[in-house]
Amino acid sequence: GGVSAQELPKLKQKEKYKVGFAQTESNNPWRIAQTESMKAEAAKLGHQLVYTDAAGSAAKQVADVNSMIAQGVDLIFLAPREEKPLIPAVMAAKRAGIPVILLDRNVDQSLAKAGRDYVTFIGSDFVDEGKRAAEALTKAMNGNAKIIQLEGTTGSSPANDRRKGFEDYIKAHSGMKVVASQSGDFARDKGRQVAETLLQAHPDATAIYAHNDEMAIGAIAALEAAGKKPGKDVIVVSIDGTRDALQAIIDSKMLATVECNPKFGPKAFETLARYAKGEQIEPWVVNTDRFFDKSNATQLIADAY
Ligand code: GYE
Repeated sequence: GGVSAQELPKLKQKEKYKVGFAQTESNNPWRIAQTESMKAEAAKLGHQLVYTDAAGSAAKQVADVNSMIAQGVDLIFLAPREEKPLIPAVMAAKRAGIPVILLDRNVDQSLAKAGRDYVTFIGSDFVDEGKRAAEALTKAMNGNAKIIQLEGTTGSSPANDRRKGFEDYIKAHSGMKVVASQSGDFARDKGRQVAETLLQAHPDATAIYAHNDEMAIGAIAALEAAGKKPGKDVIVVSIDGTRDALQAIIDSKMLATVECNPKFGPKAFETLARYAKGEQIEPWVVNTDRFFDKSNATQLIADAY
């Protein structure tokens, strides 16, 4: 097969598809909820889902996509772990005539383009998520905070954009300062370890901004181990909306979390169907995010994952 460099592979209209889903890792509730949503929707529609878990390795994820290509799947849903290393996988699928839909994370926009190299990116506005976290923190701290930032996976689009959105917002507030910033790889235990080290170096920190809830929960454990009261001595804010985060809000250990909804199944397969029909797909299918704080955490925790 193969297509010209300009052409995006098409998708035939069929009753049942064989679809790949290349997941990046499964070490947190967000990922598990996303995988469940994809599997449930595929099962509901009667499609066959070829599922792989890259276990936190971009190199394995590239190999996973190549294996899906070899198996001749009709389309690949890809949650690219990092912005640059997954470009070869996107291009290999395109060369093989298999359309790719990016889920939840994006790839480097100078190296690949929606509508040319892949169909679309379905996901949240991460810059806006970071901005909303900054807004909430600035308000709660009356514009004065010494902030430790726990960044997500280095080179991933949510880490890059959540940092940008947050830092751009606080630039206009001279009392809001990031005193230390390091990656906790979006993982709870890594977040705890990094928070522990950074709290030792910056015992005067008054706030922690984590790029996801798992790292925020890890940071809360680090604060408690250091004899500090999360929510009082140090204000914690993050992104996702997991059950543990909503519980931490209810327990007054966390200020707020900006939603990033992992339940992609319905939107992913609806986009596939629209594409197969020949519809022009917008380059970014935007997920809209709610906001969780003391005012709604108690009502919404029942639906959390
Ligand atoms: O916030 C995090 C996960 O890519 C948007 O990755 C996703 C992020 C999500 O590991 O919890």
